[in-house]
Amino acid sequence: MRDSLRDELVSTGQQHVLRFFDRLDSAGQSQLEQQLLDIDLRRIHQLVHGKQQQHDWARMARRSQPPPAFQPGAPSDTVGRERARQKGEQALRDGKIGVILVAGGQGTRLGFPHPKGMFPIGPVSHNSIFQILIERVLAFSRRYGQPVPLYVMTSPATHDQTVSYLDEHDRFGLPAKDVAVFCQGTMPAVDASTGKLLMSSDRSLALAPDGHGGVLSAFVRDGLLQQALDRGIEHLSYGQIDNPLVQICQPELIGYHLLADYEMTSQVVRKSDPLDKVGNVVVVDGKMCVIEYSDLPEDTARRRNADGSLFLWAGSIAVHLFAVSFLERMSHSADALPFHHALKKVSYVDQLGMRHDPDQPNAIKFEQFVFDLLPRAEHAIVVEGEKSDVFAPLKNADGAADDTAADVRNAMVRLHTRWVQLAGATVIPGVPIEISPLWAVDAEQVTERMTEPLVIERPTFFHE
Ligand code: UD2
Repeated sequence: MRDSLRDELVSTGQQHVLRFFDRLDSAGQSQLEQQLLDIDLRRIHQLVHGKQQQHDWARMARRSQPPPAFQPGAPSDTVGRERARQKGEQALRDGKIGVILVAGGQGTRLGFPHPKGMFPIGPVSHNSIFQILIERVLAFSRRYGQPVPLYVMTSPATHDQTVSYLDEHDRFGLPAKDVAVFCQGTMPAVDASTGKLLMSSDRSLALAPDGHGGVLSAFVRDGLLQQALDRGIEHLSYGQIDNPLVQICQPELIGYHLLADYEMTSQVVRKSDPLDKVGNVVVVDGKMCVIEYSDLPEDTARRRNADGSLFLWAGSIAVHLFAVSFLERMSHSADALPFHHALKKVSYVDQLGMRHDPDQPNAIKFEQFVFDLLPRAEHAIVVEGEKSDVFAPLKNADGAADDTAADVRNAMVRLHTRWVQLAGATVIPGVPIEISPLWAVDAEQVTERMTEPLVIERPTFFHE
């Protein structure tokens, strides 16, 4: 063990992590030493001892205003859907767009023992979320005749399985040069009452993924930001793996982002209930930001306009567009993204080597959230999407109140049924329909594809 590391552990009050060190074999010693070298002990100290200012969300929430927004097609829409779409299509045709999917979550609530992207969500095809979203990227790349590089962020818990799964399926048709899978970083968990680093065994700290905001540092660390710049990628379309309707690569959304020359654009949906479990995009003191549903006081969430509509209406569905130049600028700013503190249950071994599996939250995990880039952007705006078209999150095991696989499948079937009905088809009620993105990505394309009025009487998967 290097003396400098030992000294730093002492000066930051964390020397207890060396309790078992002298008894470990050399592999155990090097693992622990490397983990300690990889973390910034001073930063952990600052986080624990409150030098980083924690937001008073309740006060911020009470000063919040609704965000500036494009409502596509509404009288207030100064850009217009068609112009936006053409602009987005041109950017795709010029090969300026890449996609980031974050897929590092362990899906604990879903109870699926694999990366969530492997979940067989297709209501008729049983295709996985990975397949559906990768085929969406492939569909746009084919339509506009340019590769669209896909960057998939994993975490230590999902990385190896994700890589093997995508390899086994030949990345569902995307060329290897257009897919990069990169693993996010970790942060150590600390005891909630003492701030001491927790150990998961005698030779390992209790480490946890650093949140989806870890995408910024991991993307830079693995040279992918530079690679994107070298490829001429100017904007990245960002989404989460847990939403099969996610509008990655959507030309109209890209167009609104480009026409107004924004560094960051977020797609939002109008909240149907004040307590919907989505972040709230708001403006506080002139800066756009997201206040998580759990941080928004109920009276503020329930505040209404004179016409009865919700005052804070913009629900964040974690769909963003980033100018690559903005990410580059942020990558040079050490505190671009603050760490949020989350009180969680974390198993650990104590100083006697006894293992504990707490049944109450005992630890603080530190996580960065990607939407905290919003207040850092020179210009940021939201674009409203219709919830039924763009958002069906898979979060919970079947039987839960909402966001289950059954809910997601129903949402997909409802959307795809609407598309074929618009194209003149008759669907017998209760018959499920699914459309592969390689067959059509939107209602217009379905109409182009359906040359005669169909009557659909049995479960149907439209695919190429
Ligand atoms: C997130 C948003 C919420 C809303 C909702 C929409 C936060 C804090 N809240 O809620 O405002 O937009 O999504 O569905 O983001 N992930 C990683 N690495 C991590 C943690 C998460 O890649 O360390 C990925 C994960 O795979 C998933 C996404 O980020 O795709 C969201 O993670 P979550 O399920 O923890 O977020 P949730 O549902 O609390």
